[in-house]
Amino acid sequence: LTDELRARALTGQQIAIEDALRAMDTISASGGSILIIDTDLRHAERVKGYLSAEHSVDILTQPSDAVFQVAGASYELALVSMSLDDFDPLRVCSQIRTLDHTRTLPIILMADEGDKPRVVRALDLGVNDFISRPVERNELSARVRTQIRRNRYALELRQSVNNTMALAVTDELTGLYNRRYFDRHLNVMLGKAQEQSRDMALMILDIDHFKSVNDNHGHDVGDIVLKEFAARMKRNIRGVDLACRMGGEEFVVLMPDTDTFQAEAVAERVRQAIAEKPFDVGTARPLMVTVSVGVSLNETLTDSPESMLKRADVALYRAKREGRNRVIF
Ligand code: GH3
Ligand code: MG
Ligand code: MG
Ligand code: MG
Repeated sequence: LTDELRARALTGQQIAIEDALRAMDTISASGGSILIIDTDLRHAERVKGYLSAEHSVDILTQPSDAVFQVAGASYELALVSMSLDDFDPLRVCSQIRTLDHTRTLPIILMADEGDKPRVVRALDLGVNDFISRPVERNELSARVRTQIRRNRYALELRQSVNNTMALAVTDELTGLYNRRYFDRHLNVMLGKAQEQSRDMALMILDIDHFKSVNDNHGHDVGDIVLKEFAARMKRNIRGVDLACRMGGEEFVVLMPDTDTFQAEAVAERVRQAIAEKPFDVGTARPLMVTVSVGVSLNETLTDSPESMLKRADVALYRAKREGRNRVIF
């Protein structure tokens, strides 16, 4: 996503984020899944005893496996002892931090008085907190709860921001990209194509006599047709092609690295995929739908998004005039 889209998404959809912020108060800190990494099994068992009433706790006494164990399970917190026999606890922590799925896993160190200098270094490395030994039950419980709550909150917030940004570029009915996203994307992609002298094609698709679908069967059936149309179209373009709903019953597909010959093949395939089978929309008689397609290709080095769209639009208009259900360049 571009910075601009990010900014727009953030200002446009603040409600969702505010909801998530409010959720901070209600996020639970119990029922956590915790991994204790400690070579001293008796000590680990005691710490586990303090936590087991509220959380589910595993113990790992072989720190060499630490990274794999942490990576392989969905732990929400690691409690790492500063005394791990021959193993360097800081190394264990930095290994956890370098793995993709554990990069944000909260880590609390269990440290003796003499560990202070190394604990400070560990905090610099991104360890979240530490607790002094002998570990005290209430303090442990409080520190653990804080880390679990924070982490759950951060996950929820990230999820919410992602959803919000996705919404800002998505057409709700069809799940395709929306016009705003398309305009930006066309700009960027055409710029690149021109710079590198690569082909690019674009097609505008407009459903034929769509108004009569609405008139004869109602707006809801019209919406089902739009969804099914989008799905068939998606199945018949390539992974690299970008499909958008421009509005109403008009769609556009951007096809990078595509010459006239390939563009024709894709457009024809989509046209046939729409026309060949009736749309199942729950009506008594099968509903036949057709689409007209106008295609344009990038031409001169000074070609612009506007003129590419214009040429496709002129071609589309001709397709309509010449009888619909056809592809015109
Ligand atoms: P043509 O073959 O010339 O394209 O005819 P048409 O009927 O498809 O074109 P026209 O532009 O006259 O009608 C488009 C219709 O699409 C009118 C409008 O009510 C309908 N429409 C636009 N957006 C939506 C939508 O989101 N849902 C539904 N059900 N209908 C929509
Ligand atoms: Mg029309
Ligand atoms: Mg139409
Ligand atoms: Mg139209």
